[in-house]
Amino acid sequence: MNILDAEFVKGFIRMANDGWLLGFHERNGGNLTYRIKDSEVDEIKDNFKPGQWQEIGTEVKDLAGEFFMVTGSGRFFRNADIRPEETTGIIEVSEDGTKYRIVWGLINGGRPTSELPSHLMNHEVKKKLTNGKYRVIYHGHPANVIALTFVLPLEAEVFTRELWEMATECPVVFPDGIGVVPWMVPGGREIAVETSKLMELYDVVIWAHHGLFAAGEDFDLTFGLFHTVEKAAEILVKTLSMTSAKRQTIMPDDFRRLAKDFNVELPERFLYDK
Ligand code: 2HA
Ligand code: ZN
Repeated sequence: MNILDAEFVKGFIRMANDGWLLGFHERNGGNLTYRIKDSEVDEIKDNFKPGQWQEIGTEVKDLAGEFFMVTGSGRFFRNADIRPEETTGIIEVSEDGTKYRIVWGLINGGRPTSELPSHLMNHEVKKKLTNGKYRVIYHGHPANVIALTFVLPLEAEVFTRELWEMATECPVVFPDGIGVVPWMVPGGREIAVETSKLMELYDVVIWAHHGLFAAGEDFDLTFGLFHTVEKAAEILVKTLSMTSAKRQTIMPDDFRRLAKDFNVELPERFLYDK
């Protein structure tokens, strides 16, 4: 099968384009990776042309031999749709989990996303915790989430509670809450370690003054999660722009009732008295 005809490739490119259209990817901002199913690899592997093994910059033993579709370092999401072979690619992880090689795409001297260590370490955590169900890791630069990192304390409890209050669906969409990584230099192993630690607890992690990471089962759920968080952040920014004191809001006991009806568990640490 032609790689561009594979359903997962179409889904990947559609998600990249949707993110561009919603303003999450100025210039080369953001990155997306997908852990490809064995059956999907089988359908397209005749087209693979493996390049040289390269260092990942961290170790991901539990991803040995896996294939990932990735966006390219320095490449622009707005081109994913029109130049997919240049903007995206497929990589294979080596048997010792320390190297990768490009097997398709990223033409004209491309490399995988600069955030490859964070993406792969997050994939490793989620693969283990979900018995392989989670396959997507997504990073972008949503303006309202980033704006809030300049005014709210950089604590999971505060970000989770404040965003939950902004839309009734929020606690149902991210019942485990949101993690927060303080400002760090992006692109390396250190920020990857901190992010992947938080991915053991959360599906969404904020990078202060930088952006947002989301993890999920498929493109719809991961994009939907990212979009829901940014929408809640937008409502909070609008609210805070009008007043610092809400006249009314969703209260802790309201969340407890919601949890019962919607069959979700909401940790009490987010339902503190203010
Ligand atoms: O430029 O978003 O974090 C890609 C990024 C780096
Ligand atoms: Zn970024």
